[in-house]
Amino acid sequence: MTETVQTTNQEVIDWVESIVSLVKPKNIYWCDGSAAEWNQLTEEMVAAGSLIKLNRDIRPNSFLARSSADDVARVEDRTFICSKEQIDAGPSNNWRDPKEMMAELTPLFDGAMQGRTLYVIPFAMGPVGGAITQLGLQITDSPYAVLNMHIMARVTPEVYREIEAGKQWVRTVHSVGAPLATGEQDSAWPCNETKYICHFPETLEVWSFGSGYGGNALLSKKCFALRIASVLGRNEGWLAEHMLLIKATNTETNKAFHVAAAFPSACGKTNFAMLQPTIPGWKIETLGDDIAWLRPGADGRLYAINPEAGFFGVAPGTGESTNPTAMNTLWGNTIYTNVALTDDGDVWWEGKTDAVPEHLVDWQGNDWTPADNRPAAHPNSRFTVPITQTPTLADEWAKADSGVPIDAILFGGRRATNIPLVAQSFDWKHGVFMGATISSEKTAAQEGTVGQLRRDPFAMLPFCGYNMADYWGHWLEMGELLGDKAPKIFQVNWFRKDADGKFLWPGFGDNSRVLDWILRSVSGEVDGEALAIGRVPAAGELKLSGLELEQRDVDALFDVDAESWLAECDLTEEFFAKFGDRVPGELNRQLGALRDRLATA
Ligand code: OXD
Ligand code: MN
Repeated sequence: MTETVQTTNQEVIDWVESIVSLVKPKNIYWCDGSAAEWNQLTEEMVAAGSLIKLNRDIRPNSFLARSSADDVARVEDRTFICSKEQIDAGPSNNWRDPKEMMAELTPLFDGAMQGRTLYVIPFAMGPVGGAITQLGLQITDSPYAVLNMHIMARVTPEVYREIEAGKQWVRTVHSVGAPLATGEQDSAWPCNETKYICHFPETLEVWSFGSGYGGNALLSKKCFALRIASVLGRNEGWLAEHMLLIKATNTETNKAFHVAAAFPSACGKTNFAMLQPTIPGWKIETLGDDIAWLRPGADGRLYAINPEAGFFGVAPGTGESTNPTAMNTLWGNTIYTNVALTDDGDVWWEGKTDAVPEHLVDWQGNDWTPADNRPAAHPNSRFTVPITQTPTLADEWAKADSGVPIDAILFGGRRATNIPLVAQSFDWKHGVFMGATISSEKTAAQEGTVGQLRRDPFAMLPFCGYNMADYWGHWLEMGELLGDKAPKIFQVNWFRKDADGKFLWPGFGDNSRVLDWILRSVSGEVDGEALAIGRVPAAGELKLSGLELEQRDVDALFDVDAESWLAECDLTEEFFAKFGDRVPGELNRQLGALRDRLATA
C-alpha cells in the first residue's frame, strides 16, 4: 500500500483525481493486494474496534465484523440501472436516466470521504491475462471492503500493466457515506441510511453509496461480475451468470463433466458447489459458488470460468453435518460478518454444529444464551474466504484462463410445491423457458418477507444489467450458435414439501443422486420419461437405495398437478406481459406448448 501513484495510464490518473476532488479524502492509498497490506489494515481495524481478532489457535488470521443493524443485506430497491433508455433496463430493474442520477449522486459524494482514507483497488476478474478475464478499479473509503476484495478478487498492480496495454476496465466508486469531522470518533460500522447502488452499463461505471455490506460494497461481485458483465456479455457474445461451477468425475470411467447451476441467493449454491456424494461413483470438485462467465470456445462448445477468487457465503445452514468441506475451508484467513462470537474467541452460527453453545455474544454484540429464543447470528451473516483453501478445489482452477467445457446447466429455486425434484428440458429453447420462469421463495439474502414467492428468472432478477426480455433473447441466440454442442438444461428443486410442510427430499449430499441421473442422461445412459413439464427419471433410474423414502414421497416429488401448473402458466403469462413485445416470440410459443401438453396430460 503506497501513497505513490501506481500507473502511467493517464485515464486512470485523471479518473482517480476526479474522484478525489469530489469526495475530498484525508489520505489516498494505492492498494497492492499484498499480505503486508492485509496485516496493516487488519491491525488498524482491530485497534479502531471495527474488527475483532479471533483466537489465533482456533481460527488463525481471521476476524469478525459486526455491521450496523440496518446494513445487513443487498438493497434491491435502492439498486439502479442507469442506461440512456429506460427500455434497455426493462421492467424488472429500477431505472434512472444516467445524467439525472449523476446529478443526484454528485452532492452525496461531494465530501463523502472527508476525514477518511481513499483506497484505490486494482482487481482482475479471472486470472490476469486470461481469455475471459475482465479488469476493474474500485475506489472505496472502507478498509473492510479492501480486505474482502483481497479475498474475492485478484487484487494486483499487474492490472495497471494490462490497462496500460489498452485493455478495457470498469470504474467503480464506493463510499460508506459517512464523512468524519476533525476529531470526530468513527463508528465501528460507518454507513448512511440513504443508499444507492448505481450501474452505468454504457460507460462501464458503478457508483455505490451508503452501505458497507456485501454486494453493496464489494463492487467486483454483483455490480461488476453480473450487472455490468451481463451487458458486456450481450454486446460481446458471452454470458455472465449467477451460477456455481463444479467438476464431476465418474470414478469408474474417469470421464469428467462440468456443470453450472443457477439458484437464487441463499438457496444452497455453496453447499452444492462442495457436494459430498452419498452414493459411490462420483468425485465432485469445486470451481465456483456464485458467478460463472460462459463463452463459446473455438471448438463450438460453451466454456466457463468463475471470475471470483473467494467465497462470500451465507454462514447459517453451513455446518459440520451439512457441508464439512466448507467447514474445512474456513480454517483460517477468513473474515466473518454478523456471526456470533464464542467465549473462546471462535465463531458460531445456527447450523454450524448440532450442539448449541451455552453462551455466545450475538451478531450485535449482546450476551446470548439458547433461552433467548432469537438467532445468535444474523440469517444473512457471511464468511469471506479464499477459494484456494477449498479441499475439493478442482485443478482447473489454476488454469482457469480459458475455462472448462460445460455439459449441463441447472436452474433451481426454493419451491414447496409444483416443481419436481428434477426435470430435463426437451431442448435448449425449452430450457431457456424453464430458466425464464423460475420462481423461488424469498430468503434472508433479499430484503422483504422470507418465504414470499417471487419470480427470479435464471436467478438473475436482481443481477441482470439490461432488459430481462433481451437477456432471454440473448440466451436463445446462444443456443442457435452452439447448436448440438449446447449443454443440456435441467430444472431442479430440493425444497418440495409434503402436505404437513415437511421437506420431501433430504438434500445436501443426497443431491448427488440427482446429479448422477443428470449426468447419466447427458451421457445417454438413461432415457427418462416425458411428462408435460419435461423429462423426469423413469422408474428405477434415480438411485434411491439407502434412503428412507417411501414410494408415496417419491411420487410426490415428481407429481405434476395439471391444474396448479395451468394456474402457474397464467402467472407466467402475466409475468411475460410485463415485458411487452420485447419478450422473444419463442418463449410465448413455449408457454403455449406447455399449456397444450398439460391439457392433454
Ligand atoms: C450473494 C447473493 O451474496 O446472491 O451471493 O446475495
Ligand atoms: Mn449470489
